[in-house]
Amino acid sequence: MGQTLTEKILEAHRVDGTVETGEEVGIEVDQTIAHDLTGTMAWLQFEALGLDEVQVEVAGQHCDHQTYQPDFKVSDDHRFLRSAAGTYGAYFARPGTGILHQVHKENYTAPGKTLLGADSHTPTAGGLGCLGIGTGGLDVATAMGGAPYYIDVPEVVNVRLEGELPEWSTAKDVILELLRRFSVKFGVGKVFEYTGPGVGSLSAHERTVITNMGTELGATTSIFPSDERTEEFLERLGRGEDYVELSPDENAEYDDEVVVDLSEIEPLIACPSMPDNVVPVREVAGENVDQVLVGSCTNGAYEDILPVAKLLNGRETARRTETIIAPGSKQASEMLARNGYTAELMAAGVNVSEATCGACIGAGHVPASDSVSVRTFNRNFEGRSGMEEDAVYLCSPEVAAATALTGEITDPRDLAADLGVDAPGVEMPESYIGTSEADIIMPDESVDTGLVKGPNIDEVPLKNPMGSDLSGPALLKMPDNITTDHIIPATQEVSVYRSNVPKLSEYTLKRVDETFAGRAAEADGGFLVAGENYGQGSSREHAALCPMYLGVHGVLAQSFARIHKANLINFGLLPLSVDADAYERIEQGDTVEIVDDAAEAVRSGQEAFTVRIGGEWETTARLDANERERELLVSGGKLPHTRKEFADTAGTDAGSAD
Ligand code: MIC
Ligand code: SF4
Repeated sequence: MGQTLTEKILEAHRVDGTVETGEEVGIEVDQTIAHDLTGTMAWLQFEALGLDEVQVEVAGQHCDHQTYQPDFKVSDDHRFLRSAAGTYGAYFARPGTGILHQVHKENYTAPGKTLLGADSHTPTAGGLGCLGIGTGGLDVATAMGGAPYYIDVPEVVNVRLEGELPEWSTAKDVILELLRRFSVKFGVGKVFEYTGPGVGSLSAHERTVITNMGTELGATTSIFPSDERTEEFLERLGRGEDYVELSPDENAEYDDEVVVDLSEIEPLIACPSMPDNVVPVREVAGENVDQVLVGSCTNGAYEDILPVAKLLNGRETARRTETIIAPGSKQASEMLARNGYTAELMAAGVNVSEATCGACIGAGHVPASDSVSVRTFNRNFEGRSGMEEDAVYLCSPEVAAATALTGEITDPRDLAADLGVDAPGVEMPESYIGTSEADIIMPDESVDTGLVKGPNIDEVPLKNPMGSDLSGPALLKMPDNITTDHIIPATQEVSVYRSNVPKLSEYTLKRVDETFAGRAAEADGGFLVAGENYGQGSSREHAALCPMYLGVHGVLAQSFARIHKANLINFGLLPLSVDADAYERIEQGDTVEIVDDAAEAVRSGQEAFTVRIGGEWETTARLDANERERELLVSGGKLPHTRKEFADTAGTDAGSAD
């Protein structure tokens, strides 16, 4: 039987386990990335583990989410990150260099490599045939220390592309089409592998737009083959030597197949407030728009902003609509400026921002109350923009440009007819020029002597090993699709405490229930109850770490998002699944009592747990965890477990985490 590309890369990096769907495999990690919201905790954990040097080929530390440095705490975090990267051997991309996925793509992403990122959109790298997986910061810390990364081998879905995209339809519309057909939880436990004759019609950049937003399908990752389009892109980046040809075997067997005829794709838009709430743009055309934002790790590249610049050139944006362009990288900004586009954009009324995530997480450009924002981003979860009752739409740069010109949601094909403009198409620069050399500090250029910690940078909290008796109240009952943005928002006010868990914990689930943090701390133990897909969205480990700090024992949910479940286990919180009937019956405030000896049951591999609710009725909750994960759970999480492992093997190899 032939192999899929995913299987080939997993097999080439396998150090433990087997590459069989559903089985756990341990893989060697070639490259890692982290950013300013996840990196501080990752390096504090690296330090707490007693590690002394990065062991992977390339480790990148970026400062992209909070580049406006609205508070000294953020500037302190950035300074700490620079000192940690220099101390331990990572490259450091200074604030303003750009969003980690863009900057890493420009400089280091290579076909056939494994990339582990403390960010959920790490699969962006899959557009270049690299296996990029998003995970919590602690997994990145141990991988940087040389430990394998363990993952359940996902199902591989063959997404067969046929035909070619028509004018005005873009790569963004391809992924929106998949979200329209499926849902934000369809991809849990799956890799989307793109094949078929349509693949060759997409540039490497367009492929990264699709793999980036595969995350919104819930997928573990997405990947394209590496072919002449990849080679052409790498050569223009000045990295032709990184090219290797990679494809699945012709007789590869997939777990599922989806066919997408590119020629049938039309401009699409995700309506508020879920990325899978997708309709053709024409269905919502005419809605007044107050704000248009172009940028993000999905559509912030030079190739994404170029069509906007072309459409806006010589025209003016609508008076009622604030239009902001935040390039995904400084390289994109520099190229736009050198090629004359920035001046044209400014003349059209655009506010050109520095390269940043910024508005994507409500750090700047927060929409006005009762207003509509149209963005080229990847997420529009309610309140993520920083405005609780927001109305955020997600679309391609072409739709965003047409909307900026008219002030209302506009299908660019209609605008083209009205203004007589041609479709800008996909244009790739002959060569990418940029400032990476000035903006990236290499490990041997370190400017700090040792770690520099400001007063807001606190210790990493540790949890005690799991006890025998686990009981406490159902602290909060939540519906389906609770995102990590509900658990710990990434907005500016909250994110300044990413390296201060005691303070950050005060914000836990505040958006769902203001009183939660206080009640949880007082109860000193208890459970969260949730519906389907609990913890979807980001890789933010703080969404597990803060509940842990508040004493939460575990979560009873109908189902979990992949990264969040791994984070719960990493911090010693039991992820137990319950069926719909039990979920319906459990009421907030009921006592939840694990009838079995919890630690013993987890250690012994027990899957079904008897849980007594309200002292009155019993239900069965299931723990789907392998032996390694169970060890982490009973040890109180990955950090104490790995530390203990080091202590046990003291004197052997204290400098690497395997
Ligand atoms: C996001 O898009 O939600 C973030 C902010 O990039 C997160 C990372 C974080 O919260 O630290 C992600 O996607 O993982
Ligand atoms: Fe940044 Fe938004 Fe991408 Fe997250 S999704 S990395 S916040 S641009």
